Amino acid sequence: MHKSSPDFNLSVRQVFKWTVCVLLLPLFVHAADYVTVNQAGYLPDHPKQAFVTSAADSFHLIDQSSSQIVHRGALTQRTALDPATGMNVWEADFSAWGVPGTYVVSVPGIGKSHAFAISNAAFTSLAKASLKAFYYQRCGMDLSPLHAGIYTHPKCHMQDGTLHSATGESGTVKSAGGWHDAGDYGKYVVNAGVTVGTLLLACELFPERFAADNLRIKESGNGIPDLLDEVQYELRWLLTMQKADGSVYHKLTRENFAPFIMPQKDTEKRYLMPVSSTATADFAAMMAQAGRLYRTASAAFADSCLAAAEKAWTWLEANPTIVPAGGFKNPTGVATGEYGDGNDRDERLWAAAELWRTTSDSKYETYYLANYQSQNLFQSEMSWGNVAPLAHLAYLFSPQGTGDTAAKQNLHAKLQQFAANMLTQADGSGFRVLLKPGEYNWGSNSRPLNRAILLILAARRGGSAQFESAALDQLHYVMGRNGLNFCFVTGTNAFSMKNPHHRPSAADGIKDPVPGMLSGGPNQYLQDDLMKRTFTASTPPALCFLDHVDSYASNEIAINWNAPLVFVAGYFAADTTATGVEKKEAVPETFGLRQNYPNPFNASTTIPFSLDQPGRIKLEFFNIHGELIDSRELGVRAAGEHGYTWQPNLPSSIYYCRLSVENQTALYSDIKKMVLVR
Ligand SMILES: [Ca+2]
Ligand SMILES: [Ca+2]
Ligand SMILES: [Zn+2]
Repeated sequence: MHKSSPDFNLSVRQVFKWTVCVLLLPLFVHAADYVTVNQAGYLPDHPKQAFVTSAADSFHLIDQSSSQIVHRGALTQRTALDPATGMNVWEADFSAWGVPGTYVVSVPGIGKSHAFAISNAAFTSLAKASLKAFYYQRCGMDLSPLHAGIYTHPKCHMQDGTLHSATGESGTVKSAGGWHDAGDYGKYVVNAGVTVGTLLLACELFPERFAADNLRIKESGNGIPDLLDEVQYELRWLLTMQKADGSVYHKLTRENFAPFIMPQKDTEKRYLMPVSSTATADFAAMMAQAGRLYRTASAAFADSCLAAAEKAWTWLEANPTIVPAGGFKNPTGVATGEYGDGNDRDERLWAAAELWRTTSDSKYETYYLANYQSQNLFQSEMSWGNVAPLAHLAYLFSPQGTGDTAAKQNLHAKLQQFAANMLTQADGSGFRVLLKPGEYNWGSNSRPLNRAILLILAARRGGSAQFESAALDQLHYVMGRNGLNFCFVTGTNAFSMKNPHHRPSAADGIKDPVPGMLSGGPNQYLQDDLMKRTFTASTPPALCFLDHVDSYASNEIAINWNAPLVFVAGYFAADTTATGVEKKEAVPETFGLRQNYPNPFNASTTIPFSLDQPGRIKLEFFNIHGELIDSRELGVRAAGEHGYTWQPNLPSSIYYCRLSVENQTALYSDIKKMVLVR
């Protein structure tokens, strides 16, 4: 979200990358005819469409495991000329097919899509990776192989906290910790605001969907959701940014962006920059959220957060107009991200709403009710400079029986209206993305995801189920179903983003980038030199994108862009523990349950297995919900090859067969998946 210095020194590795890019790969993805899908996949019970950028009569859905066509359909035209891409877009709808598996969509005469899953777990690894990405941004601690795998580095930026002369103070404040903000190593309170706000909102509204304690971060397995652990790492740093008078320093960075080096090599002095009311109000809101969300995990931490929030509010009350006047500006000689914002009323409103939620103190509610109608009543989604939607959500989603009924009804109606407007906008977009020409600005990928959050919440509060489908469309967009046929999240598959503008990914000597990070995405305003050289004013907005480390205006990553990805992916990622039969138990090599044949099957199928010694055999069959639907005792069988023919009277679906063998030494079992197609 902030401009990086374009004149950093190119490392040998970057020059190499650049050369490879120019010589071997297309520098940008050309508008071509293709069949584009969410490369992670689709949920069995939700709408499923691929988009096709050229006319054709029909499409086939092909099961990768059998190479068989399992579904056919006609293409329907979506848009004659999509305004954002300049493309004609046709739709291949295979919503009727919900059998889990791996598939491609093939359009005769045009080509095939990337392979994708249909699965209840289609977004499980994405949800985990997008949150784990925050762990990789941690500053001030060792990222050890146990938790970081190959993406390790030692402690960095341990000397953080020299007071910049523009603060009027001198000396240092211990301010290590927190997350690196983006592709750079700075730490910015304002950008932490919308990020932490979004993550804690997810945890508060959908605790069962954000309860994972197994992300392999340092705090995994401690009984506290890893999302709360991860955010707490940032909150602890934020607490160091508050002055004794309650105000909060705006940011902590070098004077200029670091070159592309690993964080532990970045040893230039880093400064606390002057306080701002936007940072202070964002801080108050985050700490007030923390004051209620960490109460179960640690009452002492929650208390200290709430006390910090109230102190910040007291300072805001004593300074009722924006500080500094006109909003924060970089001091002379400072070129890192400014996060300047001339309106602090939305930040103050958010602080008031969260403080009211946590304390029930009427003075905060009085402030909210007196001011809420003037601050973006769901006219747009949240962003780092506009947190009013977070204020309104805090108020609207307060427990029943609290808050002003008329205000809540007003907020409810405005949220529903926003969602209805978004649905209309999605219908008019070739790729069903909530981005119109003009909206493809820096960090454009975060906008549809933030809009998706509001769509989800509108659906959950009695709105149309189509709102939720439109939210899912936005996930489809960033995961590959777009005008570039490009997956914008690192590490998700072979075709996803490879060269983010992200210092560790470029400097670590590892081929693949740090996983789970969302690219900023297309930027029609061409705000870096590489984009200016590559595109023209007539390039369609949605195609102004470069998967290149130098394209900081289109291919940087940032915490505030990943946060809505965590929310949306986590919301749609199903809990796979429900289908416990998918988990394999340890099986000796000498014992073998093999794949049934034919598979998929129609009337009957044979299940082959081999035994290395005699054993008592039992076969059990489960549906996709893990429910036992059939069971056969086969008695004792001799060592050797065997087969059992199964002829179920069941509908088309996926089934699981578990073979158990009891012999003199042990009880073994193994499971195979089978597909029945009637
Ligand atoms: Ca944990
Ligand atoms: Ca603002
Ligand atoms: Zn660091």
